Amino acid sequence: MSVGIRYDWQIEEIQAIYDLPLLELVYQAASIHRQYHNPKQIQVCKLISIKTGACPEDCSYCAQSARYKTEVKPQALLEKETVLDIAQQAKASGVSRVCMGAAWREVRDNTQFDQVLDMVKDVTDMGLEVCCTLGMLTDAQAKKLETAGLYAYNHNLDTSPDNYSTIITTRTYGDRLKTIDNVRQTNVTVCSGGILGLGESVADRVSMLHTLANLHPHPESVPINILSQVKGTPLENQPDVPIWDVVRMIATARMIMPSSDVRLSAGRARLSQIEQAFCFMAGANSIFSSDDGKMLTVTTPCPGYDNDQQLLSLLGLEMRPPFVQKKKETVMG
Ligand code: SAM
Ligand code: DTB
Ligand code: SF4
Repeated sequence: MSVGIRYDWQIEEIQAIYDLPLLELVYQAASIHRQYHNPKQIQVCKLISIKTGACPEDCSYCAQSARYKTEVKPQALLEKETVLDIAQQAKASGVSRVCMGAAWREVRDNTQFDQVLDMVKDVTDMGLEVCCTLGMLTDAQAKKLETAGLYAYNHNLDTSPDNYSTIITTRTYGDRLKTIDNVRQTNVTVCSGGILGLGESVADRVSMLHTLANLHPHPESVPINILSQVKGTPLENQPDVPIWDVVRMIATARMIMPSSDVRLSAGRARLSQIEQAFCFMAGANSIFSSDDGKMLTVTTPCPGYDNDQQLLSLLGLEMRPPFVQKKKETVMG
């Protein structure tokens, strides 16, 4: 079974893949995974919240929106030295990618952006892949990030176009796609995925995957987040997503975007080792790990470097060095 990379996926085809008998789906996804990736390697990433909380957007899952009363304490932009220390420690623990997140609606052309550009440059100089997630960008801002050496920009679609306005009202799906396109016009790679557990239907999940898989080229990185129910947000009482839905989503993403990295992102902390192993089998090839127990904020736990190193060695897996994917893209043309 060999498939090429396609950009003309139909909704019905994606739905049919998602609905395959589970073990057949995992088998097919695992087979495709092996054609495009080294199945022994998992990329370990570290998130750094460079600016936390007080965000003007109303994303109904988010601990950092100023609209909801959550445990998160707002924090101003971190000093560059603090960021470099965290990145250095992450690198020493085998992390090959650092993602810097800011709770902004959009980037403004001010001294704070200049400081972020400086951080991007210095963390890149440490030999790490640097990703940023700073909200909406203009084309000129995307170019400045490119010049600073940025490797990837994260901007998630989160859910389907139809479901979007039930989750977020302060921006549109079109705004989201525009920023992704602004990044695409540079040589910064695109990271875009979504969240399971917002109350979406299976049709919404398939529709989001359809949008992602019809981007040309595909996002090089597709994070699959499991909702972390944050007290104080409108989605605090959502039920847990069943593990088999997570596995189906990962496997379907793997099959329709075979060369992309599929990242098992938020919500991994509540999965057992066996559940995580199933996700890797289904084609997830990246995780976020941390020494401070959290993803971006205290509301969303993240497994620690030591635990993850143990998990990977238990499963006979290894941490992927930086820039492997980029080299492959260059070779594949
Ligand atoms: N403000 C920027 C933005 O929205 O693009 C960047 C930061 S935002 C925290 C990055 C992504 O994290 C969101 O798009 C969403 O997919 C994910 N996320 C945020 N809160 C989450 C939660 N409680 N559970 C799962 N994923 C979450
Ligand atoms: C992504 O898709 N997931 C990561 C990263 N991109 C920025 C963030 C998960 C956010 C977890 C919510 C929190 O820590 O508050
Ligand atoms: Fe702000 Fe991003 Fe959270 Fe939305 S997801 S409220 S834009 S930090």
